[in-house]
Amino acid sequence: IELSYQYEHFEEEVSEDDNTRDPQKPLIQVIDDDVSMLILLKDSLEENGWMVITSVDPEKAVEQYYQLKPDCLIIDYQLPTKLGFEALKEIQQHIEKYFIPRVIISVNNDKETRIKAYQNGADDFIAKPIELDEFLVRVERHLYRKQMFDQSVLIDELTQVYNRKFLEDNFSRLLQDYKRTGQAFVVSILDLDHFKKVNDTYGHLTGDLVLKEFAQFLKEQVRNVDRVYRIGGEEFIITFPRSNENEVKKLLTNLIEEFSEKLFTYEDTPFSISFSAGIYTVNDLHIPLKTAIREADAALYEAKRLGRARVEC
Ligand code: GH3
Ligand code: MG
Ligand code: MG
Ligand code: MG
Repeated sequence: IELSYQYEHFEEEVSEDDNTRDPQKPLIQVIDDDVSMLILLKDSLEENGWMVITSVDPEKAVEQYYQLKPDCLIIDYQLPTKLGFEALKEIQQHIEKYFIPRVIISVNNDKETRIKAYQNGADDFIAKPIELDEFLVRVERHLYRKQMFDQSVLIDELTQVYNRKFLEDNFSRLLQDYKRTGQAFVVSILDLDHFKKVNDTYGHLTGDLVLKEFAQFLKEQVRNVDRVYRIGGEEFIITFPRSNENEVKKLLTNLIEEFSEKLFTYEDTPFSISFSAGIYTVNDLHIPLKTAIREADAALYEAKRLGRARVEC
């Protein structure tokens, strides 16, 4: 499928929030009152390409944790003011909705201590003296699980495009980009036409397949900086940074035509389906996501009312 892609294709990513941490690198927080141990672990973790923050004081560590949201937590079992798992428990009370792998390191390596650590929320227990090579591999596995988790909560399982949560996260970045560049961005809502009929006629599995293909089609046809999200059953949003209504309207009109010509088959019966879209340009820094969606949705409603397979602003 080749589309005449009218507007400028830019590879450049919308830049991330200004932040002290490098979003490309995992961040590991190590808490231990033994400074030479901290230095040893910091050096070897950093040699592996990861970022490390260290702390000898568990109270300060909790604060640091909130500011920097590390990807893995490594806590010494025996800290001067409290036991490592007590600090863990405290942190845990505040972070239940986040997932962060927690590793206890300890000179005590008896079964009771290990069980206590796991009962208090540790995911792993590593005895001192630490075998560095094994330690690094174990941390790597934890970081991998963390990465998988972070991705999965932002991606829609069926269609593999972003979900509403990512849209919520990304909206502030879009506003920031607008603030920096002075170029507005466009929010569009797309909804398949008479999709219920596909389910009713060909079954939900076929309906699911159409959803997957629709999402894939959209992802392929937009620029790198444009993001596709599934926000409901057969409703998708696309955000277009540094763009305007006319460009997006033209693009979506082409996409509707292209997608409507696509033939699906169900047991040798060919069928096709169109979609409608509503678009809204965000050109005010104080517009909340909810308002942008509501406005785009009103335009979508208008597109449906006017006969479907069309775009309204
Ligand atoms: P319109 O053109 O007005 O949008 O009509 P429509 O039939 O597409 O709209 P309606 O909202 O009535 O129907 C949406 C349907 O989408 C109803 C629901 O069963 C179906 N649906 C929602 N989520 C899924 C899903 O994950 N898989 C499948 N197969 N169907 C879904
Ligand atoms: Mg200690
Ligand atoms: Mg629909
Ligand atoms: Mg719908």
